[in-house]
Amino acid sequence: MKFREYEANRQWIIEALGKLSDFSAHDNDFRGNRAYEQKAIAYHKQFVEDGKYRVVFLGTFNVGKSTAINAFLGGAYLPMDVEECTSKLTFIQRGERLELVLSLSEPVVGNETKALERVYKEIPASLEVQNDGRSLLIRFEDDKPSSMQQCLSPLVTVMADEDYPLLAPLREKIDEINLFLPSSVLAEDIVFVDTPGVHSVSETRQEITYGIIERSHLVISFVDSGFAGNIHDLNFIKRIIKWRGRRVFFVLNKADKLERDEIDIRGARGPAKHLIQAFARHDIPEDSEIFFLSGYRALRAQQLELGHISMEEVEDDNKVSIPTSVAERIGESDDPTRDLAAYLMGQSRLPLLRERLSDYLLNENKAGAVVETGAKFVWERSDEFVASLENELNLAKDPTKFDELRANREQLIRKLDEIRASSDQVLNAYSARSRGGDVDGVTYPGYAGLFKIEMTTARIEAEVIGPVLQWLRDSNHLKEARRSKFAPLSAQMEHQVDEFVSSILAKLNETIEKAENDTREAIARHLGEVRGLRMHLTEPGQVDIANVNTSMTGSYVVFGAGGALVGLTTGLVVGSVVPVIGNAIGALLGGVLGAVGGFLTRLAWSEERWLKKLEPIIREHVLNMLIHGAKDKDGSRTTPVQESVVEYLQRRADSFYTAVQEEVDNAISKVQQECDGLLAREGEIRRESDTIIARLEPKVTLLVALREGARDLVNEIDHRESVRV
Ligand SMILES: Nc1nc2c(ncn2[C@@H]2O[C@H](COP(=O)(O)OP(=O)(O)OP(=O)(O)O)[C@@H](O)[C@H]2O)c(=O)[nH]1
Ligand SMILES: [Mg+2]
Repeated sequence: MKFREYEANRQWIIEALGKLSDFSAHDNDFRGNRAYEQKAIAYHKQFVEDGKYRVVFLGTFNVGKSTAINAFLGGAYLPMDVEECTSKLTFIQRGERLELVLSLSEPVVGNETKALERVYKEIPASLEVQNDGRSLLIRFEDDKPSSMQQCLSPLVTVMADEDYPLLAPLREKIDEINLFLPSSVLAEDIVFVDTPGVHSVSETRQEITYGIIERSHLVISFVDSGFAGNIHDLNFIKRIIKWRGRRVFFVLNKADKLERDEIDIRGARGPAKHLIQAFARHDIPEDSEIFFLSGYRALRAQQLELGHISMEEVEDDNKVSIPTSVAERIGESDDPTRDLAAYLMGQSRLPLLRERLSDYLLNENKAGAVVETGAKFVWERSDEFVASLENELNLAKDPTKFDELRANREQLIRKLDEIRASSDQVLNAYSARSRGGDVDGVTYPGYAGLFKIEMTTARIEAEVIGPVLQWLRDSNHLKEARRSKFAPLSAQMEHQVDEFVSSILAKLNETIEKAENDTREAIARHLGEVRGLRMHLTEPGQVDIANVNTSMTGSYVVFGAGGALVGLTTGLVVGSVVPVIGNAIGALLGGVLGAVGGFLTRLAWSEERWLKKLEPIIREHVLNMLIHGAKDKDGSRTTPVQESVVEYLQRRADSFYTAVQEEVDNAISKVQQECDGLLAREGEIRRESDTIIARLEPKVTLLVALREGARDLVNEIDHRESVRV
């Protein structure tokens, strides 16, 4: 999907949801559960409004993340430095004009705004306190990147602590920084997230990073091409790829410092080769994409082209050396500035990365199928709403239908009871499959049970402890581990534990998805029947059909992908399993190092003696990490992997069950209430048929337009996908 088309569709859905929300919240002709609809619509609205694609830039400090984002944006908006620089998460997105919004955890106080105004007095910008002091809006009088950078420096940099001590209390309160750029600057509907460099084991920072990755669609991991074999956080990156299915692009930055033949994307030589070797050591999937980049050259190219800097400045810049032959050629051209900018841009390789990025986000990223999910929801809901209006309209137009409706009421309710009973069966089956229990003579262990079955001490022995000991025996690893204070041993333990946990989680995930999909499908069939009854409430002859023909109503059943509330289960309600497991593993590895560190001076021990001493310690720590838990160095208990996973699995099962149940209850009770409501208002409808027709017809037209619009959108997306396949 092209961006413009995507954006137009997204806006259409947001408007449609607004209309559905108005109708279900205020309209007297809405029949149903207002609270339920509001909750469902609000959820989807947030999902679509928030439906920008988040791209997180991750990497060690000084690797060039902020510079690269600036290059993408076409100007030096974000502070950059030779020293460690960025200290806070910064979200960058498209807006109407150049603006900065600071969301605060506590209201701003007078001194703080005064201090900020003093710092900003030279900058052409105005400061506005909003939202009872919980946010600050900074509006710029021009679109100059340098003004934005001047505003950001006292807020988001490491240096600010020294340079602007008076702003420290305000900096403490900043939860989120949002930077808005006018559309001409940011071409795509993408939110870039600049993060502080990964360098310390600061827990808050890690939590921030974990949190944001959970809400992201793509991670760009920056690596200095001069140190490609040596990356921080590869274990973390591996987990987000393997456990959460996030895509990661690897960028070998500062490629301008490389010789031409070192730039080899296939990895036969140079930094890409080292990176691929590191992938193998850390089990990062081999097909991970690697890019070379010179963010700095790309930024210079854009600044030059936009007239932010001069030719001379580029020529004098010792980070940009231009070969004499190129300089000569450019010197002779009609437009040297343009040609130099084009040369630098080509050298930077930014265009390749940019193209791949939008292609991935708009076309391949299924998790972000924002438009599709939103359109299905609008289709489904407008269809629901219109059905009840049409029933009343039909009765107003032809009151003889009341006789039939009354005659068939009993039968309708019996049929609804049957559907409820069958739905209960489906839910019971789901409950057994997820929480454990019997269905139709089959006993299920439940998700948590399944996890425990897999995580046996025998398997841990065979798949974690055994291989770690074997590794120590292999090719001098024990000696190397001792030489490096056992760091390689703890890395190897982490690796084996990760592999083991990943294999169990992968298998479990299949089971969970199958149980959820089977349940969705079965429930969708029942909801189709309910809808069928609803559609034919005023043509009750249809109720006689023993089995309402679901294929007839099938086209309305988009529950499988939309669903009013089932979508909630995929949201943040369930939380993530990556950070908790990551923390459990991390905390206990520290323990191993402490426990074996004391042996380091025992030079005289033979290899067998060493292994004999290490084995019980390794075993104890692995078992603690996975099953028992232990105390960390502060004496607080660390939760073992098994416990965290079980808790997550229960949350997931419960929220799915509740969402499906609410969906079914809502659908069934609505039909019954509607039938009774119509009969109760028979006198009124007969009496005021003309007024009712005049009132309802325009509402039906509106809802039908929403339904048709959404259906066209869904069909268009389906069509496009089948064409692409
Ligand atoms: N030669 C070269 N230098 C670069 C490149 N990109 C960034 N730099 C320089 O590297 C330094 C750090 O750049 P930043 O963009 O501030 O790095 P960062 O990753 O954001 O660092 P933190 O904010 O501390 O995490 C600056 O001096 C940049 O000029 C590049 O592509 N080539
Ligand atoms: Mg930075």
